[in-house]
Amino acid sequence: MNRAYIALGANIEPRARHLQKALDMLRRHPHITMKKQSSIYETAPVGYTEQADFLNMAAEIDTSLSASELLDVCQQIEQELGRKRSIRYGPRTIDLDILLYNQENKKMDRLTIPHPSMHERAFVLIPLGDIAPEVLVPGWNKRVRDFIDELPKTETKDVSKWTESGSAEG
Ligand code: PH2
Ligand code: MG
Ligand code: MG
Repeated sequence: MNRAYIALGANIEPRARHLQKALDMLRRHPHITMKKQSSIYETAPVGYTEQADFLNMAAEIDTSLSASELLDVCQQIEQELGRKRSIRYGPRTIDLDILLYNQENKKMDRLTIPHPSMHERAFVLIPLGDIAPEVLVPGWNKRVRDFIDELPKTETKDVSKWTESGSAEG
């Protein structure tokens, strides 16, 4: 069995519903077992900033799928939830990124593990820290927690816990 971590993001309404649907599809997959889910965070867009705020979260799964089979599943879910790829880094109904796959550190044609920018993105690290603070990021020899501790305030200030009722907690 393989242990993987997936980042989920959505910034087209209904954002929470898109996250929920993606989680359901992962959960229902015959070769995936959902182990842990982070809280949902509302985050300011990074990169292409002329777009709506995201909801981001992270999930821990066990799977008998290879990393590239898991990527296929993630891309199928994105397709089914109606993701259109127009602007790079632009608005999306759902984005599923494989962050970690076991302790592998490798670059394949379609996929690099660990996710190449995960260590510098508060919208990835803070949710991941909910469920995997002690996990080592291969190639860096640092834990998720260590990267979070090193995030500048300018990055962390734009990530706040999100609840259905709309009350942010920080
Ligand atoms: N995803 C991106 C680019 N920018 N910003 C936030 N806050 N959350 C994301 O999930 C995100 C982003 C590319 O996938
Ligand atoms: Mg992404
Ligand atoms: Mg992606």
